[in-house]
Amino acid sequence: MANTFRSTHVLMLLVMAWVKSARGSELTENDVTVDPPENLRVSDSGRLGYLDITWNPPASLMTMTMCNIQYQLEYLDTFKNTWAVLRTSGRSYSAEFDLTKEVRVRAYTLLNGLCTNNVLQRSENYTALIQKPASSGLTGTEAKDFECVYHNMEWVECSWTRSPQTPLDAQQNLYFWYKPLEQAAECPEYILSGGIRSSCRFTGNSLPEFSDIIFCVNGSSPEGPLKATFTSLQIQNHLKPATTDKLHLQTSSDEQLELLWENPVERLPGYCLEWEVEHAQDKPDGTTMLGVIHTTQTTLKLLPTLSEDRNCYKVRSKLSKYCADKSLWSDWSHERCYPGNGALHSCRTSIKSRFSQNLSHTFEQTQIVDA
Ligand SMILES: *[C@@H]1O[C@H](CO)[C@@H](O)[C@H](O)[C@H]1NC(C)=O
Ligand SMILES: *[C@@H]1O[C@H](CO)[C@@H](O)[C@H](O)[C@H]1NC(C)=O
Ligand SMILES: CC(=O)N[C@H]1CO[C@H](CO)[C@@H](O)[C@@H]1O
Repeated sequence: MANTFRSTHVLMLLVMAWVKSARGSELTENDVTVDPPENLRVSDSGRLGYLDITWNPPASLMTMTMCNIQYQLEYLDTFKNTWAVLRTSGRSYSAEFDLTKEVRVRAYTLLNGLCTNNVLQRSENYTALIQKPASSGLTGTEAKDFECVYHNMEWVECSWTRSPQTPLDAQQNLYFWYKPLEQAAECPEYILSGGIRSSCRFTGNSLPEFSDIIFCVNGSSPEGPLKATFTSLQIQNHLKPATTDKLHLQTSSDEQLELLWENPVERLPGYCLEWEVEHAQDKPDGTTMLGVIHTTQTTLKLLPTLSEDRNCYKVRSKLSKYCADKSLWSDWSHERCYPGNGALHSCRTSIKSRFSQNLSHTFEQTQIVDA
């Protein structure tokens, strides 16, 4: 009897719960209202836009013990221009923001566990924060054309140009930051051009590869501060291999031309580089035909040497997609030509003239014998 009563009671509860959820109630099974987090803040500790976001749990959930509280954080990634979404059970998160743009962050509370019958509940509302950029600086004075080049994996040079409205007596500065530096640091070695700072040189391996590095060019002038610019990049994607200087053109045993060269980037395995070979073919009628050959090898078999045309070759390299997202082309190597002005050319003419000399010599002898 008691058992029958209990099971009927359980069944009624189930039916009530079903009716409640079928009505699309905004409340959880235990009538828990999920409020959004409180006291959402961002703080800047001098890391060029790498900001700390912090928040508190909603006061209404402080006393809930049977619950597992998490947060859904959303922020506008101004570099990609998309909203980044993540979930965490912590109460802080750090992310990179472009300090010249508005900082936009939203936070929801997520509730799970016995208090919600193990159904994940998200707060209907979010807490939002919008922070305007601090000081904007004189309009039209931001550095332009900022770019970094990782020269042959040996040193990095970052350069920029001035906007036309920049006061002549303004002084520009470059700051950089990457994890785990405590604070942004200033350029170790400025390079001047016409008396003004135009680039910064980082020697050796002072900047880490495969790490986001934030660069900021700001500055001051008697008229006021210059507008700052921020760039985030990873240096291995800005590699420019050295110019190939060991390039040889030789005739192989089967009377073919062969072009050989060496990988100029000592620290890189061969498969990391791809090559472009430019072929210029000078015809006897004075015209030139240009062709481009792509290869991943460092040797190339070329046209048979019998051709009357003059063939010239030069190579350049860049990183293959297996080793970096993108890369810069190296400068072109010197040209090697066949027949050329160098060793190959003089070798060919001397063979030719010796051959004709011996021909006439043989011919004269034959005539004498015949006479
Ligand atoms: C959500 O927030 C808006 C504005 O802050 C408020 O008007 C609304 O009542 C909130 N809704 C809930 C369910 O708390
Ligand atoms: C430039 O930025 C650095 C790093 O944030 C800062 O310490 C410095 O005061 C700024 N300089 C100017 C002139 O705004
Ligand atoms: C094969 C041959 O006869 N070679 C001769 C060609 O002529 C030069 C000088 O003109 C000689 O030195 C070679 O021995």
